[in-house]
Amino acid sequence: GQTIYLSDYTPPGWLVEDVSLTFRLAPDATRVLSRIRFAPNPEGTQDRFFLHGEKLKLISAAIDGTPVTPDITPEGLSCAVPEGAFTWEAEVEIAPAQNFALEGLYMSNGMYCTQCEAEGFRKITYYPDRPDVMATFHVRIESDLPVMLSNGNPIASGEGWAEWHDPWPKPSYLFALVAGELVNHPDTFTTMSGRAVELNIWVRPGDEGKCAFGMEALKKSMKWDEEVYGREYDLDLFNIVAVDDFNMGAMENKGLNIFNSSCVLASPETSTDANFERIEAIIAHEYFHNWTGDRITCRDWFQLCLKEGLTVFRDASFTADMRSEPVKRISDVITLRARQFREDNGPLAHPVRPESFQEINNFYTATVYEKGAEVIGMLKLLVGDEAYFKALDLYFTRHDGQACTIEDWLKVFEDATGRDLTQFKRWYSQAGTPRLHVTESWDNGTFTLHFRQETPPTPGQPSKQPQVLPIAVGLLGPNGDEVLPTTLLEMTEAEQSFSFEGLGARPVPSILRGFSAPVILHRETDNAERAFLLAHDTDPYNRWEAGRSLAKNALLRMIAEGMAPDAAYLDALKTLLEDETLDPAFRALAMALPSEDDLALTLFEGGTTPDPQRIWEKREEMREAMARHMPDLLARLYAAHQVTGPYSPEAGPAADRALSNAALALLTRLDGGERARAQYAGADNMTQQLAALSCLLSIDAGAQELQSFYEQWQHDRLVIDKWFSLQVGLARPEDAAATAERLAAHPDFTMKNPNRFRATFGALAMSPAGFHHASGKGYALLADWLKKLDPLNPQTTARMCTAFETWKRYDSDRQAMIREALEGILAQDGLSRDTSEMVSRILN
Ligand code: B3K
Ligand code: ZN
Repeated sequence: GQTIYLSDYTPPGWLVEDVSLTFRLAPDATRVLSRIRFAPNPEGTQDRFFLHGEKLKLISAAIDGTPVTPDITPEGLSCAVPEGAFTWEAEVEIAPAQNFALEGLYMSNGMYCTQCEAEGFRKITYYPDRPDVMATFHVRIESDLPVMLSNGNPIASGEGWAEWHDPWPKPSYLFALVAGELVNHPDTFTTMSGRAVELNIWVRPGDEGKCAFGMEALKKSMKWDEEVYGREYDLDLFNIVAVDDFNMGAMENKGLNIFNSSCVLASPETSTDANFERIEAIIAHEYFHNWTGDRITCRDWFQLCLKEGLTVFRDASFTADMRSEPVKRISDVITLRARQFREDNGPLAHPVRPESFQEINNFYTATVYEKGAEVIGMLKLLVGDEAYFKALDLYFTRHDGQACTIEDWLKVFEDATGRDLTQFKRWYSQAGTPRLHVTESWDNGTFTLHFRQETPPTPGQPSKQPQVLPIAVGLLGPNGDEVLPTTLLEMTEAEQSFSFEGLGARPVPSILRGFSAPVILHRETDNAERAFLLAHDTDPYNRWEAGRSLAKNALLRMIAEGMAPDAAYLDALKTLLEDETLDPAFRALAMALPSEDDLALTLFEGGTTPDPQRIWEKREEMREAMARHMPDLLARLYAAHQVTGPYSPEAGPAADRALSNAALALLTRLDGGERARAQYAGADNMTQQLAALSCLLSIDAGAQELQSFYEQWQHDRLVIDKWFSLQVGLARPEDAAATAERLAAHPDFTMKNPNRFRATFGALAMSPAGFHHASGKGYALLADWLKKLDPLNPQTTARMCTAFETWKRYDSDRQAMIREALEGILAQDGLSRDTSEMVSRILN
């Protein structure tokens, strides 16, 4: 494949003043007519006029009304053009009903919809499909479908046609069109300057009852962005559309957000608390893109983190404000470790701002999104809240309407604060997770922390420079009182010490409070100190972290040394769970053990080859021990935190359900499923129903419930996705691959729906003991199905190849089987650029 480099960027030769598009929709032969005003870009060179275009049938082309015959390649066309401004007109034909890649214009259940980010617009018409070309769009849609939508405001419509105009210049990746038999859930929002905005969520008939929660989330997001960031919505209308076939979560097209139906449709009967929370966050995320993404966009795709890191950071702050700040922070760190640390410590490691790619869709990663958000969080910590918002105001005024770079972003911080961010910028260019080693010394009233940072090599980056690390620290006295409240240390050197004077007794430090930097902390400590922090730390994040490190240590010793579950850990956990002053959601998180993958990485780092089966067994053994250690307490928690009365997705009742269901999961190991069966039978919401079913399946006792669940929900595709993934995810390791294989033969399985494919095979990939089972069946099965999916849907195929990214941690037998599976994929005829780039990077 061809590699694109950041360093090769050149400005476009021509800019677009405005675009007019006419769509004559037909499933197999849609005609797209374009009329584009081009003008030479004074900042570019006009050497060769080129328009991107892929899989288009050119019907006609003209310049200033005169027909032309361009040179056409699989990537686009070039053509001789006049000097100065001119009008380009073209007509192309495309077949949305044949588009299973779900990029460009495609069909889903009879509805037309688009996905253009990153480079899908070129599958709709010939165009300079790059984000630094911004234009106003006029769109006319012709079809006999009742609902026809595009970006911006509706300007006119009649029998069989509708016209839209988007006054805000935008890059082509934000273009969207939807047409179908849709119904809407309407509402209005009055902005801070008093303008009324019409809001709609458009869904398939039958789904109208699942829109209310999403609508509330949208209104909360609009209000929050006004109050916290001073950002007002800028059109008369905001539309959201739910679509069943979608490659990712959702897309922030200007004024017309398109959502995977799983990320917007919600009802108490069909959605879990976790679904509700995720829907609220994604609606907020896409809405926040209106300013951080749409009004200010990216100059080129290397700058993706400019909009994604910032928008993830903004949606995380929103969730923290709507729900619980510590619980959100802890959950985000769990995800960061599970996904981003995994990526950063394997063959796919890349900087937050990558410097090269073959297929940009492969870089919508945990590193760009989640580490990108962490980098902004560090910047905010370093400059302080006030300066952060001052810099953001400057960003919005200075760059409104522009396509920007990370340099532009950092410059507003430098200008607003007078800080030099040269060294900080390494966070954008260096891949890999820094290791932060800390030792302590105590001398006559002075306590010193000695830090050393190092970042291991990553592909293409053998050696690393020290980075700026904001380290939030507090000190606790021997009696548990805090003797130094949270203080920010700014580490810039490879090795650096910080002293605290005038202390009466040697304190216990609480380091990296709130997970103030995305690093792996190595600290010499012992279980007594961990238990002390678990009991006394005032920082809720570090309190949780102390419990987690106790659990992790205990598990590692069970795995490596065959030790029994650590009673001190079990006692400490019990004490914490008994503390009714603590948020139930926090306690539920404290009950969760470190993931299998996290344990595997730690073992590997310590020089031990992880055995996935053994890790799974030891986690099971620990959970068994937890149940046996505190049966009465668990029964009390289960009963006391049951939520009665009508279901509400709010954080409070959701937290109670999380705790009671966490208790239920352990109790089920003792009561043979009695409580779970009763909960299943009486459940009136999906959270309770699914939790009970999971408990039963985890002790191999839910066959009957599994069957009745299917019968109850077979009409609901999103619930049936849960039915698929639960069975694979909860299968015993030796059965996981066989379960996925059996489900792939179920009449409800389809490769064309990414949600269903992920529910089946994503669940396998995310069960390490099942996927890495010594038989190799998991590898062979996944590789087989990825080979089948690639010709239809390269994006989803490539994304799912990351299942293999941890392969170098494992023993030589497993490595040999994985290599064979990956080489088999690579050898497939006509393999997509997406998948071939991913597999090659993983193999190297
Ligand atoms: N910007 C889109 C992601 C597009 C992915 C293209 N492969 C959704 C989001 O981050 O909000
Ligand atoms: Zn985004």
